[in-house]
Amino acid sequence: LNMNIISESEPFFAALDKFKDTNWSAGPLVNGELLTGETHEVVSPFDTSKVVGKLAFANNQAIEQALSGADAAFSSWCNTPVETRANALQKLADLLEENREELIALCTREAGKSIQDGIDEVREAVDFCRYYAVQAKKMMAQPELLPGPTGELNELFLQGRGIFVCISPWNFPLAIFIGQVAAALAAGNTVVAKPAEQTSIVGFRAVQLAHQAGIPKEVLQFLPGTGATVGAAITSDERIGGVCFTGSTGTAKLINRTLANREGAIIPLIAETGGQNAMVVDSTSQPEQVVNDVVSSSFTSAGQRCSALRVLFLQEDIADRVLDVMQGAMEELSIGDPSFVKTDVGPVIDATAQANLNAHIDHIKQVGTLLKQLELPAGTEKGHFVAPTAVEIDSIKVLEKEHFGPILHVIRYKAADLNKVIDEINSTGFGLTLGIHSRNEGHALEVAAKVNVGNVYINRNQIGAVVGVQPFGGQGLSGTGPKAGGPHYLTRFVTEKTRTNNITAIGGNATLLSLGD
Ligand code: UN1
Repeated sequence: LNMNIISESEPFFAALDKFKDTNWSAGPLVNGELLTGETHEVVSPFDTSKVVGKLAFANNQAIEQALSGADAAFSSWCNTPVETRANALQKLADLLEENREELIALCTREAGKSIQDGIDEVREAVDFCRYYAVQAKKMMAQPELLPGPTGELNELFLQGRGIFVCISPWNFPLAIFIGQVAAALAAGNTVVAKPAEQTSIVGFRAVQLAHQAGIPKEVLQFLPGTGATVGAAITSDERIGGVCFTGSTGTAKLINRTLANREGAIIPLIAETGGQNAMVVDSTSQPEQVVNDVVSSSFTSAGQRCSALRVLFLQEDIADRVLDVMQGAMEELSIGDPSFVKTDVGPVIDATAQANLNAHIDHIKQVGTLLKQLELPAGTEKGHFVAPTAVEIDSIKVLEKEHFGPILHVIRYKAADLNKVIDEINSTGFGLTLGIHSRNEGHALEVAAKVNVGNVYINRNQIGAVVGVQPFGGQGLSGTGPKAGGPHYLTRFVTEKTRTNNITAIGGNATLLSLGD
């Protein structure tokens, strides 16, 4: 699927345009039925007078029905041949492609994402479905034959763990939502999915498409609502078999505590959380290329990616030149309506995010030196916009936490202090992405080896990991691994069962039966 070609064609825009006034109606999908409940109006972060639709949150009854439906459906889904599960995910990928205009329009209107970001969301969601379908077949179609004592047949089976709770973020409301769900389903789990409360409608449509693709309705349950209500109820339930979460480090720790406090089984948490991502630029690098990659890594998607660049370390010999070019490049950024194709920077997600980011900008301007703050154009006061800003600071320590928006912090360093830079980056405890710009390969590889992160990018930007190419995920405060979109991701969604069979007892005629047969 080449979305870039599609995006250049007029029929594509006409098709997107069809959804510009759609008023969606969404809510919990429990055993396939759309339930009612306390209803909220969903407005666009770009212009809060523009209604996107109505959303009902799941109440206690919906939560109970979803969990018991998913629990009852587990045995049959777990024993469904992996080929059948994989085919349903391939069909879901087809349906996501067929409905891409509506899904892109929803990413734009509900999440305030740019059209290019919306195109990328659909492509990534499709890639996740197809990738995990293929991986699951590779891992699970046949038991692995293990060596065993003479006369015994020794086999290793991988199976789903039970109900997987999937809790996803608003910054990738389709790609990460579907990525978690597809992985859990491919591996033979049933799913209770809770989308981010800000961006539930796009998840709702994706679940409808999944049911249309043949995922049984009891197998995939959808519960919109807040973390404090729905999130807390489903993670503390005794019936669940695992949790897959993407969001803040604080919430991941809260979930971990909730899981630890349950009476029942010890179950895995797969968490992908925040970052304090740095880029290290030495004096051998090429300033125009650096600036190109810095601007796209820091400011596109309004900086709302956990992969985004937050702290740029510039070797002092090249710093003035890079900052000069960067300030010019920032002025080229187009800020505004995300449904215009030329828009580079749209709004942030909501009023709380906007207020927190603006408070940080006010604070950091006092602590450091303002390099550049763009003017917000007329019209942006209707939504939750934050002006892209670059500030020079002395140390990464002044940041204390991740600031999830279009704010870049710059630190100069001396060549002799490179090891201190590496220590400073590692001292944050986060370990998600790292950018390096250098034309000294040995130097670049040394930095890559010494900084503790999940994804290193050399002489390029540091966002936009592609499924199967740059599996994504970090370490330390950034998450548990394994990496989404990588060959080991499904391993945490399954449990292992060995079967050792003394086949001499039945005359040596045992045949290879799968556990489900
Ligand atoms: C996130 O922001 O939660 O590499 C994940 C990227 C995306 C993943 C970001 N594929 O930018």
